[in-house]
Amino acid sequence: MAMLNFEKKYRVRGGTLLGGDLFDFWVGPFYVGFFGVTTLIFSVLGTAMIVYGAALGPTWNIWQINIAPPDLKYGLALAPLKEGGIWQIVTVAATGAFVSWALREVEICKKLGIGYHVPFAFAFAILAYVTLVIIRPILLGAWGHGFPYGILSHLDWVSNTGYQYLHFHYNPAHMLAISFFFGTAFALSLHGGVILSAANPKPGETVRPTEYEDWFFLDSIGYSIGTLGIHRLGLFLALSAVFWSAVCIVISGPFWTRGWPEWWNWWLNLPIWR
Ligand code: 07D
Ligand code: 07D
Repeated sequence: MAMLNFEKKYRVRGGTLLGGDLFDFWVGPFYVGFFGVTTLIFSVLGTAMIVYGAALGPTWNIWQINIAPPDLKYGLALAPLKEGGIWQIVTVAATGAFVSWALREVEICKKLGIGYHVPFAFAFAILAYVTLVIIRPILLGAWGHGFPYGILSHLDWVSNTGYQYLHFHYNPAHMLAISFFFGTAFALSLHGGVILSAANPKPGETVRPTEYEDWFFLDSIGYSIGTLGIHRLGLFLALSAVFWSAVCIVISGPFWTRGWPEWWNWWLNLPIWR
């Protein structure tokens, strides 16, 4: 509650992208806004369609529920509801909900007068999802190339799609994405660790000021990226991971149809070996 009183100071009207004053209010701690309403509508629609798809059978087992995309024979057309049409509606609803959520974040940033870094970052996640279920299927000519909505079934899709290209680890963009994901975890663990080490001492000991965090890295590796810099690096690493993920899947099929190990033949074919 104390937190809520404090938050009142930041509850400023205006800064909306659409709808003017219409939904410019809060419900409890949540800002509503035009895009809060559209997020809700899309989420309810998508969830209802998933529940409807699950009700059609054959299981209510949460791990096994599967909302499959249409058969490849439907190409880029609308499919009958029970033959992939549900997947198509869920895809529209999910994309609508994710984009609405990002725009709601933009409105909140505008109200607070802060940068758009958070919605910008979320936009990369949306880009990866849209690449998987809209861009790549369109480039390949069928919605059937999208991934199915199900906890286990989407894993089957990843595995099957990977093996279609023989050995997905040889996809160079997948390599970059993985390295950036690992790099993100590495940077976050160092950052989380160093902050806690200085700012969260044992009872009775004093909190050390920020310079100590810098000095730890100066002493240990001769360089500290600095307090602002580490957050720039973190955002860069994480966004690069997702960006290269989107690249690695969009090139698989539309731009490279053979096994990924074969792609590396360009190395063997360099004229310097001849
Ligand atoms: C920790 C932030 C919180 C988010 C969470 C996810 C739902 C879905 C839906 C019951 C890090 C909430 C989940 C709302 C429930 C129903 C119908 C983020 C955190 C906790 N996957 N995936 C999972 C999604 C894809 C892959 C888990 C979503 C691609 C692999 C969860 C999408 C590919 C593995 C999940 C998506 C892929 C998983 C944990 C969308 C490549 C696992 C996710 C919209 C990206 C892991 C059983 C997590 C697992 C896992 C959700 C897309 C691969 C169910 C919403 C097609 C290899 N995925 N995924 O913690 O245990 O993310 O699966 O694109 O091993 Mg997935
Ligand atoms: C798509 C999620 C978007 C989420 C959104 C938000 C909600 C709300 C609500 C919690 C992108 C959803 C929010 C629903 C939740 C509440 C309240 C994120 C998305 C919009 N791979 N691989 C990747 C590794 C192998 C293959 C990416 C590693 C095998 C294929 C990443 C290994 C084969 C695809 C990655 C490994 C294979 C990928 C995933 C190791 C299988 C993809 C991360 C160590 C035999 C996918 C864009 C990502 C991709 C992808 C990592 C192995 C196949 C780099 C570490 C060899 C087919 N793999 N992989 O993209 O690039 O996140 O998707 O072996 O399609 Mg891979």
